[in-house]
Amino acid sequence: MNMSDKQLVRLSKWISLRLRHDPAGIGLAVDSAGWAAVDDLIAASARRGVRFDRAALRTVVDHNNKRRFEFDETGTRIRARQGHSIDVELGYADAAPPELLYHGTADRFLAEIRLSGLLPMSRHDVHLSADLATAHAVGARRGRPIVLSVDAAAMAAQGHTFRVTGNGVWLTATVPPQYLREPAA
Ligand code: HQG
Repeated sequence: MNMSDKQLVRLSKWISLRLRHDPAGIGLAVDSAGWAAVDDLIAASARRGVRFDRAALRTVVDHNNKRRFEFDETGTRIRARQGHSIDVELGYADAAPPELLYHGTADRFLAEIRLSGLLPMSRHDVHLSADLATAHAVGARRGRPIVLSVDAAAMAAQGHTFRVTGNGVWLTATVPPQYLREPAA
């Protein structure tokens, strides 16, 4: 199957929906670590008229711009690396963060964030980036982007834990406001 970029994005969105948010909607079994059998995903999708084969799935996993998905070592199971709203325990070990991490958001959320800090909202964790460019792109999805710096070293020193996914996204439960720095106006 030779896929256009558009088809690739569409399939990636479908898989993201099914692996992160709504496997039950197509009767797909996802285990506690987020894994689904590749064959099940293909069959359950086909029943809903979304047809693709293993090669197409491999293309999505390999070419996804954010490397959102991964196969297990046997290649028979697939999961999203992060971003779930369904209840999963991904099993990433705690890791020592760099001094600074970044969070991109939209400026209209700023007043609320100043008060309550960063909250995971509908996801499991707050997502942070190690580089400014990524954070900027994340923020731009939601409006006029603004990038907040997170004093990760101070958070870690005060007992907050961090985990890093296989594609370099940093996860933490919440970021209280005192660890956030806004860009100079
Ligand atoms: C904001 C995408 C008000 C937060 C991206 C964000 C990323 C608050 C939004 C990944 C708040 C939640 C994660 C508070 C946080 N008050 N707003 N107290 N605390 N927010 O999408 O970090 O494409 O759940 O700033 O590229 O934007 O899914 O999180 O704007 O990597 O692979 O609430 O999702 O990756 O939005 O994005 P999200 P996010 P994927």
